[in-house]
Amino acid sequence: MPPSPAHHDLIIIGAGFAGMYMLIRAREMGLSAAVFEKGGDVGGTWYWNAYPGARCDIESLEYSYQFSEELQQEWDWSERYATQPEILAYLNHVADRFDLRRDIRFGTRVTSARFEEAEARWLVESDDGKRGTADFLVAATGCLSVPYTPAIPGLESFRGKVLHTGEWPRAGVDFRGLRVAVIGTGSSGIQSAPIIAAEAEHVTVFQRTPAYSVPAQNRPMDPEQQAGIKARYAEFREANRLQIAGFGSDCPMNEGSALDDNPEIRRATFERYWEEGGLLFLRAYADLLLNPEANAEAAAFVREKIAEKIRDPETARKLTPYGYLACKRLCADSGYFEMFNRDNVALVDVNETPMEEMTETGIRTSEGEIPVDAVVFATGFDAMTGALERIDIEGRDGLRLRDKWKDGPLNYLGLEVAGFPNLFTVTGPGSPSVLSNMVPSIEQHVDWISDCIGWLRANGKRSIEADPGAELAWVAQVNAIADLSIYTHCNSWYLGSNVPGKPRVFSPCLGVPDYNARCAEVAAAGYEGFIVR
Ligand code: N01
Repeated sequence: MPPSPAHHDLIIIGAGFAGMYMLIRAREMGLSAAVFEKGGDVGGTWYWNAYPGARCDIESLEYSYQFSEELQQEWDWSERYATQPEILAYLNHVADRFDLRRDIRFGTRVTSARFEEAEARWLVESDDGKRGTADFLVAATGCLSVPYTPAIPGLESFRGKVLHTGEWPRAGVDFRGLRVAVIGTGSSGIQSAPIIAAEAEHVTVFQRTPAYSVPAQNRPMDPEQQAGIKARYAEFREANRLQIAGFGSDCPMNEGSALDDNPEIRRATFERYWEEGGLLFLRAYADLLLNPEANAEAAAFVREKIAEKIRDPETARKLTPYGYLACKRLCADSGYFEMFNRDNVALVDVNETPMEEMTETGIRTSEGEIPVDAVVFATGFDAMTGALERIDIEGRDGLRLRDKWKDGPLNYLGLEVAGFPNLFTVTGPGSPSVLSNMVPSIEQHVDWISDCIGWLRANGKRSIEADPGAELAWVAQVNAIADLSIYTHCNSWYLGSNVPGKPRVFSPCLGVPDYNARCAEVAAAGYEGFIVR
């Protein structure tokens, strides 16, 4: 007989921002918790996405925890937008400061989780044979944690280096003297290609859809700005909670419509927000993501800006984005378009020149073979649902999560799923998650889950799960809100349409303030919309 698995109040899957904070809250509540983490250390997204040029496009002073005033006062950021190494150093500091590692099993990938109805507990198993049981299971598995690599014929025969931005080697990669292919031009491709091009002998960028990108306007942190925000951190965080995406309160949204201003004022407004940098450009007018005509004005402005940066007209033509601005996530770059003026960079538009196969030594396109020594897949993720569906999660009566979600992720508030009692999903599909500043959204979820567990215990209850009716109504509401925007009018990973065969369903919930208010109301009403036993 194998030994009985250790029992905990909570098992947490993942040790990124979400799992780490969940562990801290569990300990504060006097609960025993074990964290299972696939990686070799803490960090989640920021552990794996160690590709050259990786940095956050939410400002450092906002993309950080707020649960501890001491922590937010003692940590200093060195740049407006933190690099991946700096964010990882911050998370390591948090792990040390709160002594988190003693409850985290690293190098442990959870393979299955089964709800045992008689005991009302979860049995969790991992690839290294470790098992555990818990009253509550918290999936802190991340929204963008399963890399997606397209099935290119002949990939297995390629003899060079094969890399994915989302699974970057810990030791780094020396590109000197190499001819490199970068496939994909979303945020990861746009950040990594210019840095790789500065080091490699040659880079060929393979583009399927030209990206809208706004310069990040990154700069060293202004010490006065940092001190100023630290002096009013609580107010600053509160002001951000009232923003539609949970960040940017120091760059107020221009509440007007882009269509109400005359062309000169509109242009001046776009210029001003362009100078703010990155995602803040979308705050130029309140209707840019809601009104197609307003969006078209902003898109034309961005196209013009992009064209000014590229010397070769043919390259400029290929790089010119089309369709709705920010329907796919807007990118923030540092020298991406300028990179194409380098002699050692080429662009292949795979719509005009399809990739046919990989050979032992390169990539064969419809126009011949391009020899390369390394291929960087910047091709994104099986987002939102991918990590949860990779685990064999079995709820009541043998119901499997991946079967339940075969037509899309049914859930309530992005927090719980009917048929899966005591399973909580941090920033799950159906919550603002990727359409918000992730860190405060994670904290809001972890606080809600902690309060919920505390309430269950205080009231002598053993389990909570979403009511099937509440779940259907919630998913309908999330989609109805999305239909008011431009988000459903293109192919994007928000819709799952980047992964062949995945159902096309819009997963994130638009609007942080309303969502947070709804979560609070539901809890105050004794967990309305949930079945509590
Ligand atoms: O992935 P993506 P990502 N042949 O899915 C292309 C966050 N993030 O890793 O658009 C050729 O956005 C695909 O083409 P298309 C951020 O939320 C944040 O870049 O589908 N190309 C696309 O160009 C971001 O949105 C930061 O036509 C193929 C690219 O690969 C999210 O992570 C930094 C292809 C994938 O783009 C994901 O970003 C990095 C094929 N067969 C990431 N298949 C910051 O904070 C796919 N593509 C700044």
